[in-house]
Amino acid sequence: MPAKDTRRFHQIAEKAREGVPLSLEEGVFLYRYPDLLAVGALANEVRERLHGDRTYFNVNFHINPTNVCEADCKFCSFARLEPSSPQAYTMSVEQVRQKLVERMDQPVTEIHIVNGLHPDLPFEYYLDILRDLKELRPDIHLKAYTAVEIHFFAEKFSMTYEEVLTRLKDAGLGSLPGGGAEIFADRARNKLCKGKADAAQWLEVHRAAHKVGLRTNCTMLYGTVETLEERVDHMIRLRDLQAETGGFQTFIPLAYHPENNALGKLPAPTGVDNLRTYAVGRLMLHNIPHIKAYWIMVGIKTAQIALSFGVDDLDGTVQEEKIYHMAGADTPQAITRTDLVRLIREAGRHAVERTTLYDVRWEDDGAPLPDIRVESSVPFSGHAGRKSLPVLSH
Ligand code: V47
Repeated sequence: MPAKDTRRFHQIAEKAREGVPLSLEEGVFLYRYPDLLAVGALANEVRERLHGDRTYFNVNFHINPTNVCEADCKFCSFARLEPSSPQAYTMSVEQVRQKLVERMDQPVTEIHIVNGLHPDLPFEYYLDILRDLKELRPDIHLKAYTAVEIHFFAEKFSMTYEEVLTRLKDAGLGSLPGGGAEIFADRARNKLCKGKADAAQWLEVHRAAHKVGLRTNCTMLYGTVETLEERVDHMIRLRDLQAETGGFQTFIPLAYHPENNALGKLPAPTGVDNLRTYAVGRLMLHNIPHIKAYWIMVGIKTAQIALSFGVDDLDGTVQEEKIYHMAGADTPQAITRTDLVRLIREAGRHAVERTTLYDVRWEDDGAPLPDIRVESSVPFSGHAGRKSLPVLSH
């Protein structure tokens, strides 16, 4: 490697250690720097400065009440444009409620709810879903409706973002998930999802959410048509909003899954690209507390290694994930709590079960874990989960 590149890396490393924001050019340099382990080690330093060995996870499940969607995102395998399409579905509010009724004995603390942009459902539908779930389990946190959905509601029902968010909050909304960000740069965004909320609108919804007191997450879809410059630009736009509001909790890079969609021919991001993206994300986003690996996408093994590349959070026990599995993800639909704790331990980290807002619910005390063969035969059974970690009183 040319000596000038090594020198440049060390200059950037110094800035990162001091918490000085890195420039676009520096982020792209880190993406291109051949020594992946050096970039990873630097991200790991920042991760350990912020969180030590702590590695967070939560016990959640997903509900996607409808896959009918007006948007035409080329990467999406989940949405169906026509309500009459054979694979289109829309659950009644009662059916959504049943998803929770079926899991009343499980130690779930969060439900992650995302919909397609349905042309006909009334606003009450979205409010009722929140109200019903909250009535059933007031203690559960509802992380629901992406910024793209909030923008869609505001346009469709003639409200401001703040009005939409306040009404949803009053009905039980706890925070916003980070979906729909994709890539902010117009050039790539127009190729991926022309016509849906643009970068400024996505950011404005999050600004409004932070203003009304809601925490939110942020994501970046990578591995499609974007350049490395556009990835780093995306991170900088998130960092700038965070400097203004402080309302983002976690950044989740989302690796493109190429099956069953209109972009299909592109290859999925490689393992090296995944690890590098976590590391560069950690280094660019010095002001966002957490970097999360969504293991559903990158696989459990890469997610485990990512714990040494800047990641401090693993999502989650996730059940019934649809968006990625319809795009060809071959990961399981769920992972047991015990398996998560085991893989965090084996990575030399300290497992911490968190709530959505990062309050600590349980910390690993090193006690022996139950026999994996017993629990693995029942993917995330609430009973098995409870028996296996009796310290918890869910
Ligand atoms: O917005 C859709 C992405 C997102 C594909 O906030 C795809 O805690 C890759 O946002 N290949 C939804 N990505 C998922 C999401 C999320 C996941 C986990 C945790 C949180 C959180 C948020 O998934 C979409 C889109 O960017 N997506 N299709 C695909 N084929």
